[in-house]
Formats: sequence, structure tokens, C-alpha cells
Amino acid sequence: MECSSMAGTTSFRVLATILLLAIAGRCYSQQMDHIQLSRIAAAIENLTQVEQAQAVASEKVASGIMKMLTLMATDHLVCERGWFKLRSSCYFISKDTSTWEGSRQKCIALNSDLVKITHDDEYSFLRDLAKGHNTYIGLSDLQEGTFRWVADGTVHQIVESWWGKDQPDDYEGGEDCVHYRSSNDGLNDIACDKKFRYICEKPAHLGWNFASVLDEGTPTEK
Ligand code: MBG
Ligand code: CA
Ligand code: CA
Repeated sequence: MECSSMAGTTSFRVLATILLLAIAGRCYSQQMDHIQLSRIAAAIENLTQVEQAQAVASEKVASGIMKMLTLMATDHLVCERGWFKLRSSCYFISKDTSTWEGSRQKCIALNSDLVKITHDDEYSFLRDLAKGHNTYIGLSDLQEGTFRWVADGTVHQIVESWWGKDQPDDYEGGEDCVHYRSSNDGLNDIACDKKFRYICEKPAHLGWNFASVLDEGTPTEK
């Protein structure tokens, strides 16, 4: 009886030990689970932060591009010193005089070409720039007897009101180059070897300061 009681006590101890070990093992593995979970949570948190930072960065890039496009649209186009701006072009009015071809070469040397007039307000602007002087523009019928803009070879779209009275008349068959004739207050065809002032045209360029585009707030012109 005692023996069997001893035997019973022993097997109880073994069972209890096994149970304790099992509980301890479970606790340990729960602790491990907890550690793993914390690690995963931290990793998710990190990823979220990275994603948020990326979203902020993409937003900045998008808004920078928008600003650049806005700047390119109009206001921030500028002309260098000595050139006058109208819309997206810069114009140079000479003080010296030259033949029509000589004028063209001088414009080309200034990275431009003799002016091409496409709008009424451009015509008025140039007439004001000429300030009462005879002034060459980039129109001639040296080739094929058709008036073409020398800058791009396009055929002149007739704007009657720009021509002076009774012009163009190819007077005595020898007038192929066009100038603004101050005394007629209009365009006139003339012999190309006459020497006049001239107007050059080239595209205006972006005058923004790159840093201001990336900054918050309204970009400022230099
Ligand atoms: C002149 C023009 C010349 C020719 C001439 C005809 C009074 O202007 O400069 O080009 O057209 O008129 O009379
Ligand atoms: Ca033009
Ligand atoms: Ca004429």
C-alpha cells in the first residue's frame, strides 16, 4: 500500500514536471510570438513611414512640375538686356543700317533672324519700336516672286492693312525686300541693296531661378 502510494506520488511529480515544462514552453513560445509580433509591427510602421515620405516627395515633384509648366506658359519668359519682349519673343532694333541680306546676317550673328510678323499686335509693337525710321523686316520675294518669311520659309499671309498705300508694287521690277516705311506708315517692298535699320526676333527664354521653383510659395523672378 505504502509502495503503491510512493509510486503514485512519483508519477504525480513526473506529470507535474511535464506539465510545468509544457506551461513554461508555451510561455516561452508566447513570449517569442510577442517579440516576433512587435518586430513585424515595427517593420509595418517603418514601411508606412517610408510610404508617407514617398507620397510627400511625389507630391512635391508633381507640384514642382506644375510650377515649371506655369512658369513656362507666360510670365517668366525673359529677354536679355537690349532686347524687347512681346509674348514669347524678344526683338532687337538696330541703330546701324545695312542691306537686307547684311541685316539678316547681323541678326543671325545675334542668334536670331529678321523678324517674322504674325499678329496685328506684333505689327503695332514693331512699328512703335521702329520709332519713325525705315526698318527692314524678314520678308522678301527674292525667290519665286512669292513673299516669304525668311526665318522659316513660310508664305506671307496677306494682311492688307500692314502694307503702305499701293504697296507692294515691285517698282521698276527691282523691289524684292520689305521694310517698314516710316513716311507711308506701312510696309513697302524696296531694292534689297538699300541700307536701313533692321529688327531681329528670337524666342524668349525661361528666366526663373530653379530654387524658387522647388520652394514652397510663389516663385519669384530674378
Ligand atoms: C515709294 C516706295 C517705292 C516705290 C515707289 C513707287 C513713295 O514710296 O518707297 O518702293 O513703291 O513709292 O512710287
Ligand atoms: Ca514674330
Ligand atoms: Ca515698293
